[in-house]
Amino acid sequence: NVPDFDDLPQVEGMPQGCAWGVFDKDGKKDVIGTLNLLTPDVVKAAAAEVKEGVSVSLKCVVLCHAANTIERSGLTSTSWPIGAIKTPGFFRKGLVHKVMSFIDSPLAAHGFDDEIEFNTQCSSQWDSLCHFNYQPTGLAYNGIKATVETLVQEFGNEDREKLLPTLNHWHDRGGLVGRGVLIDYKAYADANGISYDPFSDHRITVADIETIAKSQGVEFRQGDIIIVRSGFTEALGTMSAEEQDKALGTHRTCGVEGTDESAKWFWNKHFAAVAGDALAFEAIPPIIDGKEETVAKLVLHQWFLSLFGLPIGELWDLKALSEQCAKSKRYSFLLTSSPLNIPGSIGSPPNALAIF
Ligand code: UVW
Repeated sequence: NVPDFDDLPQVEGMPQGCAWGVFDKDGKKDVIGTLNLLTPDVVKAAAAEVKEGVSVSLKCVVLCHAANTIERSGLTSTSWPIGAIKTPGFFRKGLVHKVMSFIDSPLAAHGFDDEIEFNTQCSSQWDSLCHFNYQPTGLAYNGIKATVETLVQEFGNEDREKLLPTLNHWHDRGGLVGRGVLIDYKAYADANGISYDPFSDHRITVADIETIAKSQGVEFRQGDIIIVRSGFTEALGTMSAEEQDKALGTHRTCGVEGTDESAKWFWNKHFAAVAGDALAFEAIPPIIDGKEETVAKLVLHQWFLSLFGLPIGELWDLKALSEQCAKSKRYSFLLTSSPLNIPGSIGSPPNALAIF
């Protein structure tokens, strides 16, 4: 039984609602947060969602910049291939994809290898629990001190690495498997004549999510993975590389409204994870006390990742999922995700599948 927000035990020096310690077991500090809610019963119930035998890939969008040996930008983005977006937001580096021929190597054979290099936050991604910290203290989930120095020093030190809430720990429990639930805000807005610019700070409220869940016949369960479709990624996909640069450069994007009240609602639903197709899941810029703030004050990032231990998925491609949900006339499915297994990984492509 997980306490509701107001019943969480007080953590010294932290605001009410900080969930540090809630998932600690046998004197060991927890590193996977709300993935603990994916119990065998929750997974078995999620498996019952598989009825039609249809699998949908929530394809990975890898943002591309200076391709080293292959120019990847400007590919048609209708199916979100690697390289669909030229320049990532937030000053990040994009994909470099090299192809090497064996013919020039000591193997002297016809055949190829390739090498890729990219910022794990520049594409469809999971944010781990040390990606964005509680800003007043700089602490990550469960009070981990997160600076480049502490993180890097701890890589390679097996005992210390075990304490970092990084994505590789998901592999110790068999990845993420649970019931995914799509909240199709884009379809709802289209059907109800609500028009908005995905590159504005159009805010999807908790009231909107509840209305849509009801209209889609969804009742949330503890351990669900909630996925919100805003249409952001699809809008980006219709743009030229130059238009994408311009749109991402404004740092204004639609998403879920980031307030303390919405954070509390998400915790009280006891989701195992949240994900969406928007750049940051939550709308940017954050607005606090009626004033626009910088990205450093992202409200849900601080609550979810650092204080709750609730991972955030961003920039997922949800078009095919929306179409399948409409076809199947249901908005819940089995969801699987296996991030890259890199010790100390702070972000990763999700490699997510929805199975109906
Ligand atoms: C930031 O880290 C600012 O955002 P995101 O998690 O969306 O990449």
